[in-house]
Amino acid sequence: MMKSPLTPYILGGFALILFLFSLGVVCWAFSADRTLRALQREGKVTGVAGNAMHLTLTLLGGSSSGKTTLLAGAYRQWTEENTGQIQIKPDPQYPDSATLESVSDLLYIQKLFPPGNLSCSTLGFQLCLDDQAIAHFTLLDYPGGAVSGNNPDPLAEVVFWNRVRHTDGLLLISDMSQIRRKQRYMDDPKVRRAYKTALQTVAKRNGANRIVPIALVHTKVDEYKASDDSIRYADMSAGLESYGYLSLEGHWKEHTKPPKGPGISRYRTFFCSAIWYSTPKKDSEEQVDTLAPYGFSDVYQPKPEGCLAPLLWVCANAMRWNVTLYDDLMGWLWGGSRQAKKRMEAILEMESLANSMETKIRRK
Ligand SMILES: Nc1nc2c(ncn2[C@@H]2O[C@H](COP(=O)(O)OP(=O)(O)O)[C@@H](O)[C@H]2O)c(=O)[nH]1
Ligand SMILES: [Mg+2]
Repeated sequence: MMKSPLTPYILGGFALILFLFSLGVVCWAFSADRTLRALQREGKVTGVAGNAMHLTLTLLGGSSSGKTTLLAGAYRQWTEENTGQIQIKPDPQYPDSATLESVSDLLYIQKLFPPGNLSCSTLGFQLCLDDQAIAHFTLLDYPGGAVSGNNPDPLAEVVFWNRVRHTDGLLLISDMSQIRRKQRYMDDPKVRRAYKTALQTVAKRNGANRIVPIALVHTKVDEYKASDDSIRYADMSAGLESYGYLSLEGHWKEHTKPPKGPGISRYRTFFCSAIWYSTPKKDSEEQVDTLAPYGFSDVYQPKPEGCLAPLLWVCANAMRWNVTLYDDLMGWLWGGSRQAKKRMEAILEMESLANSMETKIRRK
């Protein structure tokens, strides 16, 4: 067969085009996640190739919505229940974390609710898979007034909103006891507005490439328990609608739409209770007082149900989506690092734990 003298040039040309194309893909991936890269430079998240990630998680809830008890319930679950290969340990860098153990003992041993928070405290934990630290996360416990601008300590408000700007995952609390009792508090409209402002702030900061998971957590669902221990979901929806919680998902989807947002939104609803075995209060004539919040049962020990699930889900998703395209591409080309594989294992384990906890409470 006659060989054309042009063949080496044609093949060389193809090879050059392929090389330039591959180089283009790598450069594109490197620059595509600009927001995430900027955050990584600030030491906020570290992507797949780095060390354990540092996640800033934010709870959003008004005064007495159940923030502290939700955290104590989660703490009780990760210390007392089987969480498989996942362990959560207090981070010694944050001495305030130890207060969660005292609140948990207060709730589950002494059957007492925690006192209100007067100031902000940052709680930090290590997330481990088989005792190896995979990530660190911090949470802020704060006086609810910081959200609605109704706080005697103005610093709490500054600390809170500064945190929202840096958040990697949001947990929005909806207080099902307030909804059941049809209570309207003075600062309700401000709290509701704060939820929307927080979503807007997070979206603005993230740009089109970063994905921040949002969990809507319906707390105190024990107050919607039927006599057969199931949850009366149907009775919740009208209240959730009228208190404005059901519109939050649509609101978030609007913010994540391209071109301003990434076009992917991670938003999920959870149900939980820090005191699953609670009882309605009775008035002096032994009639159930429907306007009063539920209290501890005289018969059963208090037990948390579903409190850890939203935290695990938010951590897993924040870790899953804080990997840049560049890191992904390099992992695909050279094979993931040992650290990256461990992280993926932890993400899958956390998602599966969150799902099984969530299925358990939804089946009730
Ligand atoms: N029925 C019920 N009530 C709860 C639960 N968690 C909290 N509460 C009630 O809500 C009040 C405020 O809870 P707390 O966690 O201090 O709210 P925070 O101000 O948002 O931190 C408590 O004193 C309890 O009366 C729960 O899981 N079930
Ligand atoms: Mg509190």
